[in-house]
Amino acid sequence: MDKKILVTRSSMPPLEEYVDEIRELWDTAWLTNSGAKHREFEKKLSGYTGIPYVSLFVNGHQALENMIAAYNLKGEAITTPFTFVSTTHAIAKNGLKPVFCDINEENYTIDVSKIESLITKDTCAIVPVHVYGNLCDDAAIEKIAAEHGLKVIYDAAHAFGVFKNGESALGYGDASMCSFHATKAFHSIEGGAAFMHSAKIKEILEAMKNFGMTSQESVGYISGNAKMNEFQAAMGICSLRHFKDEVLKRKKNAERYYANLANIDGIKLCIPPSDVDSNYAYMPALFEGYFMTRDEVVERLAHHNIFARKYFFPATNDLNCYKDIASCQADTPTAKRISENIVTLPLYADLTLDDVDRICGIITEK
Ligand code: T4K
Repeated sequence: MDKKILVTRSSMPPLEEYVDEIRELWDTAWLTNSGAKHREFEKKLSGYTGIPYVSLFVNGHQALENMIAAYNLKGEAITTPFTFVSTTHAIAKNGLKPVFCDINEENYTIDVSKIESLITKDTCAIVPVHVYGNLCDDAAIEKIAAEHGLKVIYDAAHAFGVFKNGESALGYGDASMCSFHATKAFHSIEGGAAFMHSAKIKEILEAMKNFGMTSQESVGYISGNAKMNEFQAAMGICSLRHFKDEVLKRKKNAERYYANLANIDGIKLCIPPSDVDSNYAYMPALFEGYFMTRDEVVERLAHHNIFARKYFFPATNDLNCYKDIASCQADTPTAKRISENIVTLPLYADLTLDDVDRICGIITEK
């Protein structure tokens, strides 16, 4: 039986390091509700990204949903359907209409040339996605938003550790959400964070993730519970210590994929531009005009015990819960086509170069 390889595998810090990190929780018995680990993790993330305000959440989805709520928006939000369904849900659960904009051919982020034609008197925000950690054209988005008075809230679930010209991509727009889920390049088991420049929004988010409470006897917002606990924060602190090494290991594997597959007709990979330091979160490969379809590639790999994933298929405007809603119907042919032809190949720190060569060999064997 061939070695089983999944699309990703969580990186674990040394067990003793995590045990040391959580040891003091047995003395303090303070397990959640903004404890010492929580505060330390927040501070470290702010230091790492250079972004002044960080608010931790139990997961990335709650960070995004609460971020949108914190701006108290009404009406329509322009977003892309080529993403994990969380993005669309976070908009819809805030009572906003998702208005789907198509994606560009280069890196599958929002096609900025198509945003303005979707703006109406009801548009309140743009919610772009740095899908796979590929960066949106933030300058163009910023310009459009400023001209039309729109908020920009990024789904940066995949973009932790991505820097452009030395600056963290989590600083773009009004606020950015990051996911620290176990499947991410950087994780705190489950977890997520909002990154922002506004002290006021941070204050609102701190209340919103704790039932809307602004003090023990005062509740300012109708909201739920979305707090990160101390065990998650401790894992995040450990993961951050090892993150540089994590990215280097991923980079080595990613570069092996580029060397093996980038020049093959019918296969397109996403290679980071020279001004971007990538986190190598995913290895998307587009199969168009290749001797196998995307589905045949997935099937052939599975036959060899290798489980690539069709992230992100179907496009979210084709999902059952959205496809019959009139306002969600949109002409996004590029998103549809890319979602039907793309696969994310296994990529993680502990994958070996031999594993990558084997995967590529299976894909290219005629
Ligand atoms: N926005 C975007 C653009 C997102 O991609 C996501 C999440 C969010 C928002 C929301 O963020 P979070 O609320 O999740 O923080 C996974 C993740 O659950 C999800 O976080 C992620 N995006 C999405 C793209 O993928 P599944 O259902 O595909 O995961 P699953 O359980 O099939 O795992 C995939 C592979 O990961 C497994 O084959 C093996 C590996 N794995 C998985 C787990 C759970 C591990 O190595 N360790 C683990 O603990 O959703």
